[in-house]
Amino acid sequence: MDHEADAHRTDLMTITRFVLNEQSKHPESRGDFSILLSHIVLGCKFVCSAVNKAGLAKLIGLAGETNVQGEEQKKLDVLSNDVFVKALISSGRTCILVSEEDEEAIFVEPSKRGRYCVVFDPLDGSSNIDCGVSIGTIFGIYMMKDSHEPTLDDVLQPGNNMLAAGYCMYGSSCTLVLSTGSGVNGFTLDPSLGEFILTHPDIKIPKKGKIYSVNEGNAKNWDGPTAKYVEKCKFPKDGSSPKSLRYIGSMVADVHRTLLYGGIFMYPRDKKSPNGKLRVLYEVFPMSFLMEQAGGQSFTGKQRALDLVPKKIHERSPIFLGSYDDVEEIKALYAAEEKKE
Ligand code: FBP
Repeated sequence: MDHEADAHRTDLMTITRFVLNEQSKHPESRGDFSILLSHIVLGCKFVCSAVNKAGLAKLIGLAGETNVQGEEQKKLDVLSNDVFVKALISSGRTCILVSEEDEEAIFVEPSKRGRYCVVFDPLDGSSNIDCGVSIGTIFGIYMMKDSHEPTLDDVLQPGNNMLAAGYCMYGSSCTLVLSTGSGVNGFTLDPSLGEFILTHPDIKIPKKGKIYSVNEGNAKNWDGPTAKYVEKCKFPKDGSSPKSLRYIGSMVADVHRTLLYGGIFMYPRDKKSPNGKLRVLYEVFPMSFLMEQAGGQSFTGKQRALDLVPKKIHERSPIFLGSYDDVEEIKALYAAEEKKE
């Protein structure tokens, strides 16, 4: 990093400027999306500062409540959820919110209502919160189907209908990765300016990777194709080198690495969790949207992940996402398994 050049770099591409440029390509646009995004960015900045000072501010540890998944909530979970719900409602651009932390969908009161539905995981990677490992916020944005009274149908849409998706990773630096349907761009928070600056323009995932990422602790319960694929990663029979295993246990961090370095991230189904662990609306869909926009792909073990049509807001699905060629390999193993059945 050439700090000298940086210090004199005055033509700053902030995320706000970037989104306004994108918006100017749509003359019909009223600017609602930019306003919505600016409130999501505000939430990310708040959570970033809270995560950074968590240890000092006694934000570490349990909040003493449990969420809809039956998980004990951490103080940071509750705080992050609060901030995003309030920021999204105050944007005046949303009608329904679905959060990993709330059992029911939140229907915004008519006086503050807009046309967008936002699905989000305010703080993903909860098992890593207290040990300072990278965690993140994941979000996806839909437009309500039409101008009737908003219902759950407006969020239980296939992932294909998603207009935009992104995540914000709270790690050694705070990085927001966003797609509005025309490519993927990464922005890093410059704490001295309090601005997200474009640092990773037009992210393209390598076609094939050298890394596989999965919780091997579940291996004994895996289905045939997953077990065969991981075996191939470790003991390739085609003379190629074995892949390296990297698993942080925070989806945002594992997907961010996969997007930049290539390879495959998996949370397959197993005998304990027949539908896998990760939630369709606010984990699987946003990450699959980004992966496809970056030239990769995302598969459930049965179909293209974005073709899924969820029936419940906290529905789970197995997921295999990453470099195009790597996901092709696991698709071939599931297809072979299906042929045998
Ligand atoms: P939370 O949303 O409850 O944090 O769960 C999601 C998650 O932490 C993902 O970030 C991660 O990929 C996965 O669970 C790790 O699960 P496991 O500990 O079973 O490997």
